[in-house]
Amino acid sequence: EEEKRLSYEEKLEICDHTVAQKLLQIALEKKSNLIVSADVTTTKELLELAEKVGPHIVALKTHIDILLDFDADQTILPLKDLAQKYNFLIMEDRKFADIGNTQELQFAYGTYKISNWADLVTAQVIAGYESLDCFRNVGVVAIIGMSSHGNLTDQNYRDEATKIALSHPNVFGGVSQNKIPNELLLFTPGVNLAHTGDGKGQQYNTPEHAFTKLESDFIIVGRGIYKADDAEQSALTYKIAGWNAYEASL
Ligand code: BMP
Repeated sequence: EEEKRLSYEEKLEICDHTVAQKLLQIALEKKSNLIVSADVTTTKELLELAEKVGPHIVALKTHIDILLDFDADQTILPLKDLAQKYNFLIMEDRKFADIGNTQELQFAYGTYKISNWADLVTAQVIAGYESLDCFRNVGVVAIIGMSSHGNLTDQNYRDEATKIALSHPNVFGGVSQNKIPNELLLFTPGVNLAHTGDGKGQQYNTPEHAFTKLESDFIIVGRGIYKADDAEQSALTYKIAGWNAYEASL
């Protein structure tokens, strides 16, 4: 059964998770559906990128464990300040994939203490419904389908993952390359205007594809922005392309 494509205003009415509400409000305020994936390996690069792209994004996506020099005071405090200054959320792309007890430890302990600073996290749902109970104080975006060539997230897997995502109160969205139900916000990585792949299995589509074909809510762009000569200009280009594609899809 075909569902109607919903606007951000309409999604605000049906997606009641606090983090979903914040993302949708920022999207409308900034006229942006762009999430920048800050896959850089030093705190300096991370903060410089956040400063440049901050005004144009709804969230900055981190892989905090790739930083060579992570330090709670030097990395997280200034990042939090930038998030407040430019009004964006911090999305840690940890892709938790273990039993609940282990995830609880990985979330709150260790070097990164993700629960202290992330507004939202990504998690696999492979370990089942209860594995997601530990993410009480953040929003969870479930990995439903992956962008890489040869991935194992076939239709059956995605259907089962979607059931868990829909039924769990901590989950408000999904990462996928296919449509998901309107009650969930859809996040689509694998977006690049210049390339169709990276020679390492990544597969790229355009913002138009994400918004028109997948009815996505947010695009996630990494190398297309942080590898560009001018990251700020590139963020602006993706922001405008994403917003135009969203409006055209309504
Ligand atoms: P890039 O635009 O440079 O290819 O980066 C994509 C980002 O999105 C990476 O951080 C990757 O971990 C993430 N990602 C992805 O590419 N495909 C998925 O299916 C899920 C992801 O989280």
